[in-house]
Amino acid sequence: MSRYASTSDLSSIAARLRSAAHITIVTHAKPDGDAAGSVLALARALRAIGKSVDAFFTGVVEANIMALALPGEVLVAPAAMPSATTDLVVLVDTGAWSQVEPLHDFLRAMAGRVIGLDHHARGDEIASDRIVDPSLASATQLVVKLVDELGVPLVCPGASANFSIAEAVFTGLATDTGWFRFQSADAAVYALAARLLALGVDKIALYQRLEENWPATRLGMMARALSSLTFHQDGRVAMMCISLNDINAAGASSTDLAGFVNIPLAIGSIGMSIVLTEAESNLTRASFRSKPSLSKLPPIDVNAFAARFGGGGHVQAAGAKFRLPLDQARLEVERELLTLCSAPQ
Ligand SMILES: [Mn+2]
Repeated sequence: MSRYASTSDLSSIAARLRSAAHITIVTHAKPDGDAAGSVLALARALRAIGKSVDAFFTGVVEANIMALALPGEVLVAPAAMPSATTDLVVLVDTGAWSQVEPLHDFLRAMAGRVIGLDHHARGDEIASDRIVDPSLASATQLVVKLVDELGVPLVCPGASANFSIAEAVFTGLATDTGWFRFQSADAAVYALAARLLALGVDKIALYQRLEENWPATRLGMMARALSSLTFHQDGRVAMMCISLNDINAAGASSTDLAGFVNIPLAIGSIGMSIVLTEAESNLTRASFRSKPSLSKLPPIDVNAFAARFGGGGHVQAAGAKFRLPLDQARLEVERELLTLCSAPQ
């Protein structure tokens, strides 16, 4: 992996966007609130200055995430695919080839015309012009800087904040900070949140749409996930393993699993939570989360832990993919957990 850092700045990227007529916006597969919020905020801003915009989500999209967009506002790849006849593509909230699989051919065809806006520490050379700022809690913080640079108001004067740029920005800010709980939720995060609330963003309605709007199958799936819970490293690490059989038996789908990895963090002794999910017979996805201990020790760096398996993310939230069956992936993780034990925590 090459050095992943900014190669451009806001004013040059704004200039490139201003001189383009047709712009395509894409993000990582299975978009979360920040990916979706970043796509929607930028699409709304560029449309407001008269650009023709194609915005795409990729892969499986949770219904709650899809509901953030107005009908027709975004397309979903690979069912619909972007065309390389576009002038520019903006890739938001990721810079990693492994996270944009259905778009590989498109992004290769667009080489030299890809702009990256990301806040992850690791990534690839997809976007020649990019801003990478891992100090930001959400990618929408970067998008809002660009929207300000473009001079577009976050809520059009006289309009409702519903489905506005402001709402999309708030969505990314809230979800990537665990609704303002994570260490990454610093003064800048709260300052931006205050600006967005003052513009009329309805945080309660947004919370209900995103977090309290699940089908009943989710609880059945949760019961199965919890029945797989095991504790490791003297009760400091929790792990759940979810098989395709579990998902089918609960009548659930993979989107019903969102956020399960956070549940064990409610246990006082738990500093790190892991969920392994069987995606296919030879593909296992891992989610890692951590929290600071009550004795004020810093959280386990799950970005570094995920990197041991070729994955990555942030200090308190990361993921990885194993080309292995569920049981073998679990053994790999358990083996690495043994060496985590020696680190002070
Ligand atoms: Mn993000």
